[in-house]
Amino acid sequence: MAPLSTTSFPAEAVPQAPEDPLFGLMRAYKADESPNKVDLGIGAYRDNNGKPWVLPVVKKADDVIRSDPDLNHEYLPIAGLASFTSKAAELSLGASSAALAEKRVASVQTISGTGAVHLGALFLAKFYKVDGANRTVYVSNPTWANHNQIFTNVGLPIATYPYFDKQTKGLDIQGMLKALADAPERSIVLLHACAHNPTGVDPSPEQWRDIAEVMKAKKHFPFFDTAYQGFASGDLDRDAGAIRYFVEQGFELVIAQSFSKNLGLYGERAGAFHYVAAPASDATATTTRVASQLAILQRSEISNPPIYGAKVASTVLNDPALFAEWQENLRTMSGRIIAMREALRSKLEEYGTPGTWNHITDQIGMFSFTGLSEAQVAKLRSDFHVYMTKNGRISMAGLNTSNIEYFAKAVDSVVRGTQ
Ligand code: KET
Repeated sequence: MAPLSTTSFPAEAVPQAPEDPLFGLMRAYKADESPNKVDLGIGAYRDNNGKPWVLPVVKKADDVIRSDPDLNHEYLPIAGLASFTSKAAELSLGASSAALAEKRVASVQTISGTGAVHLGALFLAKFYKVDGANRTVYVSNPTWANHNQIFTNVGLPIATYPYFDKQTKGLDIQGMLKALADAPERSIVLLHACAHNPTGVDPSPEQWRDIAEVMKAKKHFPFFDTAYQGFASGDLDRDAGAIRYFVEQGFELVIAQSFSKNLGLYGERAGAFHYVAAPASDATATTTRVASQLAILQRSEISNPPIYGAKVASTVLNDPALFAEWQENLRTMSGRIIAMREALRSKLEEYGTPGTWNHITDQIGMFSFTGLSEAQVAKLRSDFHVYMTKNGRISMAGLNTSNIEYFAKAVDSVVRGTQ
């Protein structure tokens, strides 16, 4: 007779959790044997052959690293590779940033953008509690799905602010501003620095000013997630505009920065977390205290971060010739994505597919929020082997000159069949 279960983790305590939707999609795509299958799921760049693209500048940096006779595999310091984090901060804040000059920035290398959001969440969970701080994190509706669980896992509750207007398929700026004005003072507000995921809709510079004004009036705490710098416009400085504006406005804020997409270093997990103190006579002392606690959190979680991706990024960021080449590579990626947006829109318009399709070219960055319903998404998958998230998001980089017509025809057929 089989013994009775003696586990300490019965189903009441450890219920079966659903598979992560995005990684589940990736698995299903890989298992699909159709020659026509199209992967528009995860936000990872693909070249025009549908293949992952190792950036030419990354190959060069890799050569530099591997030919260094002093190359070794020692531990990095707890805060990571300083030549990487200092340039990462500059990339985000601008080389001439007053915050950097005044030494009120603390930077820690993290396990990419996810690890940076997590470290920031953990820091806020532990320390954002004095003088009426509201620990609720306001995230856009919709947002990157992982934001929800990263914050709730460390005990910070989530609330949402309106963001996407279903009618215009653009920004619901009035709804957003009202929600931020109505939120309790000193709430934490998660902002996508550029190329909003999943909508591809960003505030204009004027709208960012309005957002900053409300946030300042309500003393909200900005938490920037920047995972697509260089992907929105192809211009690194322009894509950092919102963050730089908030820093100029004197906010105390944090930044979770990823190099997964803009350097194509997905699996290398290169990222950084930055704390920026508001200008004040004791700002450097505050920054030093914050850095000391971040080091404790980091040590207990990962001890010290992985070295290779940071070395690649550092090599590129510190060498003017490689940096220029990187900008060229970024323009290649963003340019191909923009070309695919134009091609998709014009095909759907050419077919007379019911609905309007201007949002495909109005939206920017890696994703388009197509407006396709969950039922239409399911049909695209079952009938056409097209893989995309249930909310109708497509990763534009999954489209190329060989599959765009197939995809556009599939969308046309599904939209006509389910009106
Ligand atoms: N922030 C945002 C907004 C984001 O879209 C991602 C990744 C990350 C952070 C984290 O990336 P990292 O590789 O940890 O630096 N987004 C894509 C992949 C994922 O969900 O993990 C995606 O949405 O497809």
